Amino acid sequence: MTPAAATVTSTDIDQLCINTIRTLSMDAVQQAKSGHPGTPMALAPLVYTIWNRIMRFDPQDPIWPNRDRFVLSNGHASMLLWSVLHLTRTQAVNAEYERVGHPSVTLDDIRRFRQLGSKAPGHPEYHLVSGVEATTGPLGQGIATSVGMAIAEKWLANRYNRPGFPVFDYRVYAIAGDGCLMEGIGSEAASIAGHLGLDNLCWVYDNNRITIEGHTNITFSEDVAMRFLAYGWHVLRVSDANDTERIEHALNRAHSNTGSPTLIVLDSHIGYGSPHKHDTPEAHGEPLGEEEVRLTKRAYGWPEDAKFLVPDGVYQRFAEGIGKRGADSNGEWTQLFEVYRAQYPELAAEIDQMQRRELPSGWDRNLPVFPADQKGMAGRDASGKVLNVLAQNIPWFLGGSADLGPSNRTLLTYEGAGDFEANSPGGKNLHFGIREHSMGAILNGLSLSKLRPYGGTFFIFSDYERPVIRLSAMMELPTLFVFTHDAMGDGEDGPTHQPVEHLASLRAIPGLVTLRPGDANEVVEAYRYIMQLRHQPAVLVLSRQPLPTLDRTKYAPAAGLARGAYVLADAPGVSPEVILIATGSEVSVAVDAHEELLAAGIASRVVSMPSWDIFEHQTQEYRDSVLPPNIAARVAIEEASTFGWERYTGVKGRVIGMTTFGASAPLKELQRKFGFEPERVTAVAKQLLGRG
Ligand SMILES: Cc1ncc(C[n+]2csc(CCOP(=O)(O)OP(=O)(O)O)c2C)c(N)n1
Ligand SMILES: [Mg+2]
Repeated sequence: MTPAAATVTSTDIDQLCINTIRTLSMDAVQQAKSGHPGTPMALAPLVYTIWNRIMRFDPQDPIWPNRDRFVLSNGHASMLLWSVLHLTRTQAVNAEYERVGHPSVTLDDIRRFRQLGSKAPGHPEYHLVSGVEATTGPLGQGIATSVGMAIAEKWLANRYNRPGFPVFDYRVYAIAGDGCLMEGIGSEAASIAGHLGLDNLCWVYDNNRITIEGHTNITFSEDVAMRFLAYGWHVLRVSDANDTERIEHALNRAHSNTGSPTLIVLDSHIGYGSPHKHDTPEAHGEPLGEEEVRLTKRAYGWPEDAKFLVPDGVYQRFAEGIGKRGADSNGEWTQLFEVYRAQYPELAAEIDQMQRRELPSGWDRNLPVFPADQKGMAGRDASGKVLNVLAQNIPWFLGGSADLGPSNRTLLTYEGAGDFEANSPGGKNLHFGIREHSMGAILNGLSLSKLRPYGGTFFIFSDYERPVIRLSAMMELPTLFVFTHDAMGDGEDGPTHQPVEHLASLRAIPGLVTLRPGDANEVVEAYRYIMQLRHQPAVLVLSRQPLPTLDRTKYAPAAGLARGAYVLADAPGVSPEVILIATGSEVSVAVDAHEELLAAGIASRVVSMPSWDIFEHQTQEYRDSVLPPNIAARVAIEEASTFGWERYTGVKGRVIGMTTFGASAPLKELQRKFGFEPERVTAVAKQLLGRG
């Protein structure tokens, strides 16, 4: 099939592989009539060099723990990834981390690029395609996530490596386009990566000077190299994206550099080889067109009419390159790990458990039980105590805050917890600085590396993290987002600091578990629930101010939280006339109202509903037992947007919530102004029953 296949030199065969990536990409986009051909055409030599000459990645075992990571942050160029995953014959694994015996991406998937059910979707999707290390597409996310992977490697190496046993020494490669480096999250991530001196991290910047609207001279005139030098990065430049020798040289220099991450600025030409689309924005996001595809293939010396052609020798070249190198290094590692296991059985067991997202035995020992207390405890304080217990029980549970640790109570204060810094990579307190967006992406990167991370900030700033929360749900990662100051608890700070629509917005994210516990014991149960999640992220929404710790001998046990909503209190001996449904700080308001209603001879029920998401996954029978369909008199109470509560109150019920922003005033006054007081709840309940 190939032009003179019998006599090809190694340079020829390399070029053949590169052109295979290019033409597969062009053909796939053309066939799909949508996609991004130009960047794969330009970056095929780079991706070929990283994969076939540099990376230690075993296509037979794409989840080998010590593999090098490759993140395509310019996710629109996904055909690069589908091409190499196919050409390396990377194998598929399932969500239980088992090999399933077929390739991750077939040629047929590529023929069906962007079609329903194809393993070559529009953008890289971690949960869908084995060999994809992170879901990318929202620009900047991939590079920020790669920082989390690099932090993870440093932490893992520090904890598990022993003299003669470099169990973790992998490297992280990410490719970024102009968009990734224009996005704020890219800057945040670069800043912290430079600060932490992550020398296991290498980004390659595709400096093609083209984005959708045209040449970057209309938007992007800064000196990127200087910017990264200022961040403390090691910066290299390769001025010809077709020069695989120089690319390889630069990657090797990145490898040998110590004390700082490396940025390789790679000058490239989008749509390389296309006579009419080369260096144009049109090459970015539309098919080249049948005729242009033909002309481009001619320019590559490719058979013009061949489609989805993988010439003889190409699979073999990948097998001899990454295939052999990956299998050898995985094999050596596996041998090394067996000796390590004999010598350090406990550490090896931890690594095994971590890889399967299991928890060590005894992970929940010493979790606190809080005694009834009317003055009570703030959600954040209970959380701080639980975090400190869990982090001691689970070695690979770690986290931090975006500079609000003392306020979020996310600091691990026990002896030896330590701070993660360049010179102390074993610390379990991560300091993200005031960089919420990249904090979230870093948490996802840590999760992708099988650590169990949490990150804190004020709930209002979940807005700054929403894109990464969404991606963690899409990737099915057990990342934990801890948010404190959940409502109007920091009253005087005013409406800029008072979340309103945030709960509704997070509850709308598919697969995300959102939890707003009502007292200290519900906080404990929330953690117990969250820690057992293996493929779902969780958002924990906690109060700043003390909440009464309910008397669980009088009211139902907090363990009911595990069902999302539970009957906390009922009128003794009679079926309820009215149901009060509340979350978080409003649970105790509902309980007080309930006591008033009982005293007035009204049979009320209190339902604590810390999580809509969990409740929705219970049986209909259970849900009906908590919210009996025949009881229409229902009042929901939540210091947040009323949006969505109708699903539980029904058309005849009432919602005491927020329909405006808050205000700057002491909390008590705000509660009065906006009606979050037992008297108001009682009045609304009576009105509903016509006894007002
Ligand atoms: C956060 C975000 N904003 C906008 C987009 C839409 N978008 C996709 S690609 C692109 C242009 C990217 O330009 P560049 O990164 O230079 O990629 P190139 O065209 O050079 O491959 C844009 C705006 C996106 N994917 N993510
Ligand atoms: Mg560009």
